Amino acid sequence: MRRANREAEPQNPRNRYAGARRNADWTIDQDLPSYSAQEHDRWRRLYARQAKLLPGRACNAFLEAKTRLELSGDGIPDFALLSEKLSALTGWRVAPVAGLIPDDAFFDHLANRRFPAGAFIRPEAELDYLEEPDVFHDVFGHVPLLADPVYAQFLEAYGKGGRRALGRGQLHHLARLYWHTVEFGLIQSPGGLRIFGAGIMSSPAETIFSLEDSSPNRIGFDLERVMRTRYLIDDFQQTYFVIENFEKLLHACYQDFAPLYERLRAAPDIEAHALVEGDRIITKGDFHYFRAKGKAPASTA
Ligand code: HBI
Ligand code: FE
Repeated sequence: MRRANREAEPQNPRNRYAGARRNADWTIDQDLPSYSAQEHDRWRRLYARQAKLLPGRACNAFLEAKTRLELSGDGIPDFALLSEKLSALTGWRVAPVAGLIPDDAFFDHLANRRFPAGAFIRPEAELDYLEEPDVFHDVFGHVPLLADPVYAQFLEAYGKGGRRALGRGQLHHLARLYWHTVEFGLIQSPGGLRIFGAGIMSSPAETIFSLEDSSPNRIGFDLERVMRTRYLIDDFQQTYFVIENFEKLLHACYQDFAPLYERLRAAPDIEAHALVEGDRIITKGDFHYFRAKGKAPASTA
């Protein structure tokens, strides 16, 4: 039986699906009627704020896909409806989950062109920042690019690579690739740098910071370099990687990573702020933002 449309805020929005029946693959029923009016309104506000910032900042593929998918600004989207539109374009679907799911289940979904998306929406108190992926981050941030055929192929390949990396105990290297591209990647365009990473796409502050602030480094994408680079999970990135286009990203990753992992075993990690020989520097960060917070190491000064 479905719950009635609630006006009141759930006690703990994160656990709204705690009692829900979960399938073996960690998916759940989205239970669309259960979202409160406030929750739909929160989506509306998040959407409107971001939609205003993205023209001229998000890559064209994202903006076009957002239109083609008719991603709704009116309220939390119906995953089933969105899946129908998306699967007609690239075969990808959106699968509702309650929150973070185990790595193997996550990769299995991606490898089968299903994007696991958090069905809950962030609480009002965490409008600007939360660590767990909610429906705004996952659906607004990640889903549009899945309508791009080349990106769609890249993420499927990533899922397949994930299963292999898990087997080899080298998930941390692959996870960095995800972080520095799928979540926080920038892309070149004729008009200048643009955003494609979902972590940026769903954050108004990082949308501006990643493109316009003088603090971070912005350097050309290099697969091995990216896999060696540490990242921050609780603040803006100190280094953003810039791809030329999705074809080149796919091409760089469409290979057996086994020899690469062998080399990486012996290669030291690179700190989040560091520049190394061979970097194609697009902008060298002045780190003023991080230094003000006591975060930048002296060597970057
Ligand atoms: N689960 N729901 C969800 N979303 C993710 O992005 C996610 C996950 N589980 C594991 C996971 N990511 C990581 O394995 C990868 O990002 C490397
Ligand atoms: Fe994400």
